[in-house]
Formats: sequence, structure tokens, C-alpha cells
Amino acid sequence: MNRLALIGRSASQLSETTLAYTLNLHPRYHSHSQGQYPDGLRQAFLVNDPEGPYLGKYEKEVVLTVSDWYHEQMPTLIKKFINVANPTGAEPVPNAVLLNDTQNLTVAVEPGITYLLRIINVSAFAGHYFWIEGHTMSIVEVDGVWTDPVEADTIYLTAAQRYGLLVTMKNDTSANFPMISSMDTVIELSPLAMAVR
Ligand SMILES: [Cu+2]
Repeated sequence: MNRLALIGRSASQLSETTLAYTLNLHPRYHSHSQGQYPDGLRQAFLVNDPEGPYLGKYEKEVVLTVSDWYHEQMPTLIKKFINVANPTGAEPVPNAVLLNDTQNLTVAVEPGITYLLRIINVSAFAGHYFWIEGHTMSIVEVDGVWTDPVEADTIYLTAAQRYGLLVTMKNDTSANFPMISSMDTVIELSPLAMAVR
């Protein structure tokens, strides 16, 4: 999906030519070498739109990544995955869920304030359900494209997917409100595994 288009002229004309790059990017960057990506070489990649249609409709912005996490590192798991002892091609099963690459994350928010929550699934494999208890979210962007607002209590993010959400925090400071990222445990089988079934 990552493409780089170069619009320019021949090399001899470069000194007097402006080059324009068109970058179509995933909402994250990550390594494609030797399984470094699930072990941590990944992060959100944010592009700010100076003319976004929702400017002025939120006060603050929060960035949140969700991901799967494996207790064994990829060099070990890849050896088990690509192995005659794994004839169905069953993928390694994640052990944990991370939010912003940590656990027990807390995000300080102000009551009554509307936030643009930019949420990105940087998982290697797993989809995640996401919700904030007691709050409705308004989806305003999907995979880098602004949308008409759509209300949702829960969203589902596959690996590499992103959403922009407007969320107005409750005017209630009597409690903390959990943000939940629940990993999809009904993980799709590989085509080979389904054929063997
Ligand atoms: Cu990739």
C-alpha cells in the first residue's frame, strides 16, 4: 500500500526542477525486516490537515495506538511459524494488548471538553474492539479520509486501520471512565488452515 510517486523531469533538468512527492501511507510506520515490527519498531504516523472540516469542533487532540503483544520475540516465533511442525500455517497467538505501547495507561482529560481522538491499530495481527465506558464517539475520519459524523458506542479496528473520533468528556468528575481495547479472539484462520479443516 505504501507508494511513492515522483513527478519530475530528467536528471539533467533536476537543478532547475521542483520535485513533487505524493505519499500514500499507512497511518503507522513499521519495519518490514526480520520481524522487527511486532517487537516494537512501529509507531503512529500523523498528518495534520490545516483545513480539516472539523477544525473548531474540538479543543484538544489525543493520539492512541492499540496493538497486540507477544511474550516471545519474533526470531523465536518465526522459527516456530515457518516450520514443518506447523503444517496449517497457524499464526502465533498474541499474549497481551497494549495501549500506547504500555499497559494500565491513563489519559488525563477535562470534563465537558471535546477531544479529537486519533486511534490507530499498530498490531501485527489482531483486530481490536475499542470503547470508552459511558461515552459515545462520533466517527469523523476513517483511514485518513474525513467522513460525515457517525455515532458509535464501539468501533472495530483491524490491523493497520485508523479512526478519528470526536468524544466529548462527561461533565462528571465523580469517577474515572475506563477506555477498553478488547482483542478479537475469533482470529481468522489462514486459507491453508481452512482448507485443512
Ligand atoms: Cu507493512
